[in-house]
Amino acid sequence: MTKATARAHSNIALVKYWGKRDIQLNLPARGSVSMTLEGLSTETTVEFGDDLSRDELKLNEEVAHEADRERISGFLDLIRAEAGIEQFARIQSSNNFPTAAGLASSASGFAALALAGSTAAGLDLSKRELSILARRGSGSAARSIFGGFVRMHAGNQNDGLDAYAEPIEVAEHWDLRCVVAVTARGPKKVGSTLGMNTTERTSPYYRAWLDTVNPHIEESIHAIRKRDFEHLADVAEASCLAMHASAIAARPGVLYWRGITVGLIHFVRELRASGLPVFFTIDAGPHVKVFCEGDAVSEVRKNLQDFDGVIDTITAKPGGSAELIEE
Ligand code: 2P0
Repeated sequence: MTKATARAHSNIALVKYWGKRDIQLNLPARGSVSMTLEGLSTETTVEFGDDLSRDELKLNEEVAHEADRERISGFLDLIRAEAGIEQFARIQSSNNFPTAAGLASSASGFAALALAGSTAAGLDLSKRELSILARRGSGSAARSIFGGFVRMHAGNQNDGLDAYAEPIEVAEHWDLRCVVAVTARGPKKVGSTLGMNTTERTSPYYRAWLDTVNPHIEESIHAIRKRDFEHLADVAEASCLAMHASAIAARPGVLYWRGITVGLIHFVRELRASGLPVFFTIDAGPHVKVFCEGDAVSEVRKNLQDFDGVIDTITAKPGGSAELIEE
């Protein structure tokens, strides 16, 4: 095999990842918990060839910027080393959702690339090995190897072989929906890697944030297993706000929110107070992701679409694991 195509879905963290214990191996300081999202996906084809003098990358049909090409090429070096090959590759990758707007394109992107790249190189990796490989590209990508509800382990080994994701429950376990309220166009200004690095180095609240994570992981897994919406709402909002509080307290403050982000936080809480079961979470961008159960999704979507300043909504249910696509 020298060519393979894979698809992977994005994911949204319910208990957030923010901070690393090792930059070189991209090891997270703590674990995290996420839901994989059907529909927000990346499809990636990797073809190794003897005719190339360097890796060639197209993103969404266009020749990629050099910085993106180098990041992908560095990732393929890991695969080449493991497979014992030296050929360069043609990589084509397309997202069906806005890239780098805080919608975690690196999660689906590196999960799809890990699967397509390793398969094209002739490796037959287990899901755990794929998760470890994807993590080297992006921490959140380790979670997108699996479908449904997923837990990432921080591990404590120096080699990172215990820092991988694994499933909590499959997608069919719970008809939870995520409605993304898109509040801005274009890429975010401070990437997650830089944002978390600044937080780790300078935020007086970084340690306090880390202390919240393990208890939140245990609570969220319990809530997911029991399909306890209220409990999950409470934990997910707490994790999100603690993560952002630590980031905001950095120097300079890492602030992803816009006015509309805060407006939507209040709006989601008002909806909940009025009897509609919803909760919010926010990642490294200004958008607000609103979770509800399937029977409430039309009402939630309508409310968000009518909210002044919301550009668009994207709705996703729990998605499946990364998979190879037959040519
Ligand atoms: C998460 N985020 O758990 C958190 C919450 C954003 C906010 O994972 O440096 O792009 O490539 O490992 O995976 C975004 O960080 O970071 C992220 P790197 P990544 O989803």
